[in-house]
Amino acid sequence: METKEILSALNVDAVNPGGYARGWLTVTGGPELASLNPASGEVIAKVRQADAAAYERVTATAQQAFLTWRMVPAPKRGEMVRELGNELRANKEALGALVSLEMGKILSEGLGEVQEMIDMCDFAVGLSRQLYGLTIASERPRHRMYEQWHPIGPVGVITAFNFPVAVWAWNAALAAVCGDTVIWKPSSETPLTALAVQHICNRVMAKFGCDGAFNLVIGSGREVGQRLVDDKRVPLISFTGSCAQGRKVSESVAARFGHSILELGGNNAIVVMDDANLDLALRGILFAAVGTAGQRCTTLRRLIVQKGAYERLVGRLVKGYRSVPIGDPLKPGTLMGPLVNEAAVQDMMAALEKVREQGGEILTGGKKISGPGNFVEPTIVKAHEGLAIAEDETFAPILYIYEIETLEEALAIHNAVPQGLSSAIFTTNLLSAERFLSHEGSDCGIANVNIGTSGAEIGGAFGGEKETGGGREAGSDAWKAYMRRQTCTINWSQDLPLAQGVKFDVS
Ligand code: UN1
Repeated sequence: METKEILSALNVDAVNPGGYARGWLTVTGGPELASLNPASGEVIAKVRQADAAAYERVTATAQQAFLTWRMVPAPKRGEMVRELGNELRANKEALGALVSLEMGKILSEGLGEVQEMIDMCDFAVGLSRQLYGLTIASERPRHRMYEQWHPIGPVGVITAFNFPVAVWAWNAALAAVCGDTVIWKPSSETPLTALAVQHICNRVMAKFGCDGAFNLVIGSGREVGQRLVDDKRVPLISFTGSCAQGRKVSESVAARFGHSILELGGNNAIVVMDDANLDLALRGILFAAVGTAGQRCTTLRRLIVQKGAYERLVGRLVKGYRSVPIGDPLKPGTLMGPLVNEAAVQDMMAALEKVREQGGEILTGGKKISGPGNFVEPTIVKAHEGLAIAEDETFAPILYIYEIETLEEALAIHNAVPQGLSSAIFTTNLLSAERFLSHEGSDCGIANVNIGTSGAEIGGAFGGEKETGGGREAGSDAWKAYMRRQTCTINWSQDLPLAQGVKFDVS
């Protein structure tokens, strides 16, 4: 699809309003935000950002709409989410292309991201009939005890540029079936994909008469993000971003006794044992390390290889890195697009400078590709234990490789970073695989065998430990974070027995 065609299919014009709350915001004073194509540096379209008054309108709308939305039966709320999934199916091609155009991931991944939204809607529709609570045996005669789940209120969803629409869907689809309304603050790098999704939501909400369920506010972190994080009307903040930002968000939200779901940085590793199927490992490594130009939170950043496989694997990997087709993400055949912006290129170069200072050896790559756009060479670094820069998450395609002799050693290196999102082992040995998955194995929220670190399905709960923040989103029972649990005990006897056998009778 041509740029013009993509933009008009999704109603994203030259200058767009910066948010929606039962109508598009009309902001006159707020600063303009230009969305740039990272492959060319050209402006795609502009957005008039929200100011404080616009933020107030969005939040008040979400709060008001919550009062009615929470009383709609959950399976009926599910019907609205089903329609959202259908609309996304109908718009998959254009929206996937817009994701590629605006943030630079290749088209196949842009389409995959929309598929992730569709999968999430399907999951949430089923869930809308399964928001179960437990019945618990009461210790008192003729008493019934059970737990039930209630909606909590407007949920603030702050998303990152790298999954500009899928991560919104993880949160929004669950929040919607749980009876919450959503206030979305997208990354300032990707306002157009957010506007496109909001246009789709508007059609769905109009059809179901539930305008106010999905709301959007585009603005800077300071003007809009911080207001949302500090807002007592918003009991839950779901934040995706760096560990440094996430720490601040979590402190602010905790200070007002709000809840947060944090999906922060990863520093994901794969262990490759001598007995691994190296063909599989190679493919898994390439997708996990080079896919999305190294800009997934699940990107493979550290490769830990047993001695017997080291030379064979690294030789093939270097060759693979040198033949990755880099270029226009919308062009068929491209496997690696640009980094999101110039700052990301500078961060990568600064990290490589540290690699040199700290004694790492660059085996391939290491440079910015000259010409327009934020293109870089995917890079492999021969690392050693104690290479400090490898403990940081640099959001770029840099892969640090370690050589080890035993699984014990591999696990020590594996777990020696502050982050704990995703991990994997390639092995054909059952004992090694099980050990990797055991209590003394990987310390991450996601652990795979013979699969790379990225590309998780939505059915599982997604998230990580340590500085990754501990949040869980998408599948399994992640929905519980979007509701409040209430434990109810009903006495249908003619007596008032107290728990724990306590006696308190006033005669
Ligand atoms: C992210 O990078 O923030 O597992 C999310 C994956 C994707 C989601 C990544 N399904 O790589």
